[in-house]
Amino acid sequence: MCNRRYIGFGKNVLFPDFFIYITVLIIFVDMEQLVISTWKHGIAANEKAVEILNNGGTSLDAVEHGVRVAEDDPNVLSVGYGGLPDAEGRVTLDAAIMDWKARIGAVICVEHIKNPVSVARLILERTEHVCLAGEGAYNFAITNGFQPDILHTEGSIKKYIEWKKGLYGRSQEFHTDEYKVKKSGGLGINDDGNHDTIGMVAIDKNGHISASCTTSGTAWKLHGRVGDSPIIGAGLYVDGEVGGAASTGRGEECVRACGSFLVVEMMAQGMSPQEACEYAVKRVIKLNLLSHVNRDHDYQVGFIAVNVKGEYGAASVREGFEYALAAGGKNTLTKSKYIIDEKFEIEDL
Ligand code: SD4
Repeated sequence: MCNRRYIGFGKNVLFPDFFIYITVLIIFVDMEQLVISTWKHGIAANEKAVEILNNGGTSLDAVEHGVRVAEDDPNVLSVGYGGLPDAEGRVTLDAAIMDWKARIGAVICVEHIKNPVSVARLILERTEHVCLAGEGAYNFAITNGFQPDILHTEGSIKKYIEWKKGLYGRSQEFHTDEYKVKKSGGLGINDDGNHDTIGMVAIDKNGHISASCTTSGTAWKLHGRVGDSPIIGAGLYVDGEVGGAASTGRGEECVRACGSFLVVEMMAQGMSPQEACEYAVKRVIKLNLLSHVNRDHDYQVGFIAVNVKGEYGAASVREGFEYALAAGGKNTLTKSKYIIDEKFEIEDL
């Protein structure tokens, strides 16, 4: 389906009466390209994605190469190279990609591969499968020309050793930006960690939407743990006739709500991207409360979304989530709307 906008027609009536010419003028205008991604490292990722789109690339090209910037950046501690290891000291990566034709590819728990999103794209393009995990994903990548890499950095090893020494208390609560650790006494609600996954949604000049998501998951996770990022419908989702969405935050909460699918489905039912993101966040909160055993309620989940009209939205459980938006020649970082504030009441859900 082509979503280029039809912007008008004209009618030309000439004399004499029996010579009537009707000229119908149909002009198709390219959609305005737009890229939205999670967190502040989304700025650099968006820049790359926009460059790809400006050079005639599709939204699929844009969301793949855009998030690779974060995968390659050792300072982004929740994605790709430099991503913090699991409890066994292993860096295991998850990634997924989806386009407007419902083509999907995902890798789960792959080690030693710097750009899992590109492996996911290869699965999308070259196989009949939708997902490869662990050693199978690694072997597939190597067979297809990927080079094995050491993904640990000096910094990530140091943090791992500190965690092992018990300096960070419980696992899985790590804010990569500010190097904060959640203490059992409870820091403020903004200090929940592990929300630096990059998710990206892009719309190209043909109105085609694609999404990608890539992460090393929560720091110090149990080996083999998988969150939302590589799960189609949780970490990302695209309906080519509706729009696309991606998520970040504590994956367990998003998976429970089929978060990104829910956002897109609510857009299909008529909600704007902003309304749909807020709706999905409320669902996440509700299901977290409902299924409270063994888990705390200090977590973050955020969604970004774009519809085929080029409208966008973003929302999160609590304060602190930011998204990068590249549109109309600008690339800016904005704080999202959030649901749990001081006025929040459970009845609001
Ligand atoms: C996960 N959503 O694995 C990811 C975590 C994340 O920065 O956002 N990490 O649950």
